[in-house]
This record gives sequence, structure tokens and C-alpha cells, in this order.
Amino acid sequence: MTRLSSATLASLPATIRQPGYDRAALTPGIVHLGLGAFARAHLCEFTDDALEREFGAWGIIGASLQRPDQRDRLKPQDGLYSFLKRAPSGPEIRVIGSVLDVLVAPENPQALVGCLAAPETRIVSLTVTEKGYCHDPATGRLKADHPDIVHDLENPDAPRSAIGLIVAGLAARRAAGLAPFTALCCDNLPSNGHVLSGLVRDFAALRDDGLSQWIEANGAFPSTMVDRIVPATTDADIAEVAGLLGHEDAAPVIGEPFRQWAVEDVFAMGRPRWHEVGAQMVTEVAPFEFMKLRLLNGAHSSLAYLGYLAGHETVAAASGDPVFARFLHGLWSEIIPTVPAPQGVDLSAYTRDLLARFQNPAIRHRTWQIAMDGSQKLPQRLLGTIRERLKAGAPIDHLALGIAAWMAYVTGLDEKGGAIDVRDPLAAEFALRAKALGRDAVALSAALFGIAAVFGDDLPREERFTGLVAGHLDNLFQKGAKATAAALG
Ligand code: CS2
Repeated sequence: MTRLSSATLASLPATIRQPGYDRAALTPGIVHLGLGAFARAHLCEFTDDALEREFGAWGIIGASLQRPDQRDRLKPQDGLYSFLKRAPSGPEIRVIGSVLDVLVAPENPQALVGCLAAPETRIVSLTVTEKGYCHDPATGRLKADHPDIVHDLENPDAPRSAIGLIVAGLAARRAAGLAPFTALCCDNLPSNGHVLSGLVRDFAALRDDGLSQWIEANGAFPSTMVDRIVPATTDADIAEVAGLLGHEDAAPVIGEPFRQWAVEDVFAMGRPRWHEVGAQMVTEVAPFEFMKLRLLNGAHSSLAYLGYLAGHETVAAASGDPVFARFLHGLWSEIIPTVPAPQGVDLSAYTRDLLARFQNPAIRHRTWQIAMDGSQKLPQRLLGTIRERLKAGAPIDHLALGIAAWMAYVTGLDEKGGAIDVRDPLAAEFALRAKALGRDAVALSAALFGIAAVFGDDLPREERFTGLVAGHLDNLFQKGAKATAAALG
């Protein structure tokens, strides 16, 4: 079977949507750090649509910050890949053309910095996951002792972190008399533009105060809320795509039909016409962010831990279990009062739609995938909500069960005594505590509450919260996730 590429585009079945613009004439304007599946199913699709609407110099150069595999898959395909949208009613496939090239940062960091500093680069977007920001998740501040930050301060011209790369690119632009690019954070962090700007300026100040002031005066860091459920691509997906294309594609992405993008419209050097293809350009992203991080991601994480413990492999299976569907309703009723609804949005309808998205039988989103990196996710997904509910004296039973399920999960033992592959920057710390304290729910929860990067200094002192979590954790150990959730009513 021949490979998808510019040369084979013409031989694709006529039913398959292809880039509707002159791709040979496309030149770069965006550098994207962290070209994983999510970006290719979101930013790159929005950009592909915008290029069809109005052609311009907005091609994307992707950069992988760790491994070469994405480049190795995409290069032979001239950056082309297919996007398989899985609706409950059946799949739909298209080929995306907005990615022009992929660089691998560790192979040649100078080449990537050169690309960031190039005059035609007007936007540098990022999806590097929560832990890619080298910050303290509880406070949002730069971890100056993070090994990648220490490395980048010692090697400012050959950085390896996203923050170090952005600052190197901005420093080179300043030296060349160019304006800064817009840095566009597309990760699930609260006030993500604001957080990124703080981290970039903190890092720049460690190099040169003048640089930090120049960035503060001239830089642009729009906040964004990004949404689309994108499970990891499997071998079965690759085989299905080959059948549909009649060509081999080593790098397809899979996603649900729904997509949303709310973007603060503050760009330093222009942007594609994303607003004409469904992006919402807004002055205040915060209400969208609260809605999405708390209602979608908060529920996703809680369900991932509970569902995994109960033996559900996917979100569709876990949310299709009536006990966990009821749990989600209870959880959402605790979260909704803390979320200011974006204009024109009915939050009950939003959660109804969320349940349908979670239950989409065509999407196999593994609970294990979402369970990853909980230490970096819980603060913005669940703990902010819990703080507000505690202050209001409002019930938090369901929210506390989400946290207890995370604690049970990070012990590394499932309900049948099998090992859990816990992926988290703090996995070794969890394992130490679990080894020392076993299934003593009070002692173990107290030890985990002591991780200030997750819980801050305040939550361990909130006895209503710690008591509820310890009680739930004990029930999880004694009765299991399903019975514990069922008992919440
Ligand atoms: C998920 C998100 O992996 C996770 O933690 O909660 O990736 C989620 O699917 C997206 O944010 C949906 O937009």
C-alpha cells in the first residue's frame, strides 16, 4: 500500500475531503510546540479550515520537544495526516494539510530557536501538557529548581523546555529588532495565557531583567479554552484509516465531532481567520475556562480514577454504568454553583451534552490515559472548586470522592490486587507513601495531603474536607469504587 503524501493526494477516493487551498503555495506563520494528537485534531484543523476560508501565510511548523517519532511518521507524508471523526452514527474522515514540517528540539535546539526568531513566525502555540510548563501546579509559579529550567539557564542557546525555548526565541527577536510573536497556550490550565506570560517573564528575569521588561511591554499571551475529546490513536485505528484512504497513514488522529475554542483576541502580529470557522473570539476567557476545566475535566478525572478502579477500560463504559452516571450528576450539581455561566450558555444543558459526549460509544478514551499526571491536573480541575464550596459551607461529598479515588489509584494497586501503571511526575513520592502506609486510609490520605505542590498549605487544614476524603478512601479500600459511589445516592 502506498503512503499518504503530496504525491498520492490525487489518488485518494473522491469522497475524502482534502485541503481546499493551494498547499504548494503555503508558507509558515505558526510554530507549534508539542505536536501531539490533540493539537493536530484541534488547532491544526481550525487552521486548515481558516486557510480554506482565506488563504494566507499561516502554515504550521510543528516541534516535538522530546522524541522524534512524530517527525518520523509525518515527514514521509509531507506533513499530511488524516483526521477520523467518530460520531455515534459513524466515522467521517478528512486529510489535514496545515502542518508543513516537524522539527525535533533535542536533535537541534538551535534550529528550532532560529525558527522561533524568524520574522515570518507570528504565533508560537503550545500543547505541552500541564507538566510541560515546569511550574508548581498549586501556585502557577515557575519551579526554578526544575531540572529542565536549571538546564536551560545554563544553556540558554540550547534549551529543552517550552519556557526556555520561548524565551530564547524572544531574546533572539529582541536582539534582531523584531517584535515578539504571540505565545498562544492551548493547554488545560486556568488563565493559561496569564500563567504562561508569568512563567516566561520569571524565566527571562533569571537571564536578564531588560528582556523580561521588554516581554512585559511588548508580548502577547492570549488565554484560550480548548476542547475536543481526542483519545490516543491505536493500531486498530491506523488499520481502519488505511481501509478508508486506500493508502497507508502512519499518523492519523481520532476525535469526537464536537470542538470548541474560546480565544482572547489579543494577538501581536495577526492571526488566521479562526473566528470564521467556529472559534469564539472573546474578551473574557475565564467563564469558558471555569466551565470546561471544572465541569468537563473535573468530571473526566474523577470518573477516570473511579472507573479504572471499578475495572472500566474506557470513559464510555464507565459513564455508561448507571452508578457512575448518577455519580456524575451529583458531582456536577456540586460544581455548577461555582461556575459563572458564559453568556448564553445553560450549564445544565452543557452537562447533559457532556454526558452524551462521554458516552459516545465510538470513542475509546481510556480511563488510564486520563488518569495520567493527576498531580498536575487536580488543582485546576477539582481543588479550586472544593476551596470555594468549603468557603460557602456547601456539600462536597462527590468532589471529595474524586480526590479519594485519585489517592486509591496512586497507591498503584487496583481492586483485584493488580499493579497500576501510575504515570505522574510525582509517582515515586506516591509509591513511597503507599509502601510505608499500606491501606491505612487516615494515615495515607494525611501523607498525600502533605504534598503542597498539589494541595497547597490550606487544604490539609480543612477538616471537613480531609475527613470526608479519608472516609471515602477507607470505603474504596474496603468496598471498592462502585459500591462507594453507589452509597453516595
Ligand atoms: C482529559 C482531557 O486527558 C485528560 O486529562 O481530561 O484531555 C480532555 O479529553 C480534553 O481536555 C477535552 O477537551
